[in-house]
Amino acid sequence: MKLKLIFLIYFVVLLNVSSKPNVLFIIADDLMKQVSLYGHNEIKTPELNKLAETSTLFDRAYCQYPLCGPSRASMMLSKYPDKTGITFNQAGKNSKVHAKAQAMSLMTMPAYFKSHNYLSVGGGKLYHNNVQEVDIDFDEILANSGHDGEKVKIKQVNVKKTQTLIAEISEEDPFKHKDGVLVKNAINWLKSYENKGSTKPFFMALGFKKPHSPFSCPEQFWDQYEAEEIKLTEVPKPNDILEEYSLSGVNSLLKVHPDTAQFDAYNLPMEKKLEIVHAYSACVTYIDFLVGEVITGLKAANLYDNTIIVFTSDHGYKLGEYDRWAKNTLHEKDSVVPLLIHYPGQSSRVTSKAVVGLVDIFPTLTDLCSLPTPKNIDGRSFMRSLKDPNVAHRDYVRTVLPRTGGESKDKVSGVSIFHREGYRYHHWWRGDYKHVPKAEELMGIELYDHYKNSNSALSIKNIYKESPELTQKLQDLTLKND
Ligand SMILES: [Ca+2]
Repeated sequence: MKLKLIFLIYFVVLLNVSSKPNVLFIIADDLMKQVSLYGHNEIKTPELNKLAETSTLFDRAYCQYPLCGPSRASMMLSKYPDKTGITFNQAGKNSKVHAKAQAMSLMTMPAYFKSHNYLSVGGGKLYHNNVQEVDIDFDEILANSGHDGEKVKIKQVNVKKTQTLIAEISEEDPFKHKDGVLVKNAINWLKSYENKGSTKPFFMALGFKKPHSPFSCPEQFWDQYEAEEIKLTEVPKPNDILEEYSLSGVNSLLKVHPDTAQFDAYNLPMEKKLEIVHAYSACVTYIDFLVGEVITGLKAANLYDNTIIVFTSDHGYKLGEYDRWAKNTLHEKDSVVPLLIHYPGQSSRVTSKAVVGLVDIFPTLTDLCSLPTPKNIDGRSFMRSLKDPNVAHRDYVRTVLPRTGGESKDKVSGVSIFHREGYRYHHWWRGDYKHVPKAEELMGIELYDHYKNSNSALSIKNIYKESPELTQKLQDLTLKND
């Protein structure tokens, strides 16, 4: 009788474990939302479009910091960057995030799944650097060593001996580039998982390096675009802003490549601008191809039907809008990210306008996998919005960005919210995030109507002076600092 009971408990436990869905989490680097997945057909993403037919696409998903390291750390810990103090790239490195997690009694997303009987595997750029060694996050690491732009010799003094050009048409095999190597290893891992017949579900995290610069793309993706059809989205700077904070970071992308270092955003030749747009587009189509390869690998290993798939980016990107390149502003173009989630059994497309943050992904995944909600986090599960486009989530979500410099050389902190009514509001103050400012300390207030009365992430009219009541309402919400 006792033996029978033990067997019964064993099978109940087995059934419970094996019924948990797997998770495939893919994050791109510097991928803006404005690609064909969201109807912007100039940048081709056919594989993601196919996946979206049976997924939920979030139209208003936002990063919590418009730069790699802090955004990823916030997402992995489900905690706002100003609450963890991880507000610069170096603090967003793998080991530092773990140290912070320990100090704040938090767990990272992969570590949490690992501690809840998931087989955790990952590789590539998941934090601010590559995941290279087995650590508290992962049982196994997937390598991604490969091609990432041809090094060229530089003659100037005081610069590195070799650098990569900003763009490259690479003759190297797509599966010999870093992201291709990662995907090949991921597909092989999925095959071996199937063959091993593991009783544990898996959590797989893949961090692509593209479309981050250098824009080195395999030739076949460059050739999917006709040079004469490449266009620049020319958008002037908004009026009435504190430009040194609002649009700082003007030339960082250009300065690190020898063929653009001599220019700034104002005198960059049109030919070079169009080359960057062409190369960025080709890199996006390259990683789109790789997403398709992973999904094919998942299906071939008979794992697709029980796997949650997440695809997103760490922040948005500017390709010349406001005379700026790259990221690192609080504006809508840098803050909004693509976010696609497919859950097991999902057979139709859902487009949700729920306001969500990358900070919400962690508890949403634990909810979908019926795991306990992690403690002490800022994120909230938006699982209900996945299935029903009419279910709202947050009223607003925050994005933060500190600056050092400008005329005063003081430390200046910025915070922005996107409100579900369609407005983006931000302001700045002198000091850091330990100091919650009073209304009279605020400067550089900006308010944009992106979707309430218009339909554009690029509305450039700062309307705060003509909308005092709305400004007050959004400012009050922002000062709550929640
Ligand atoms: Ca990034």
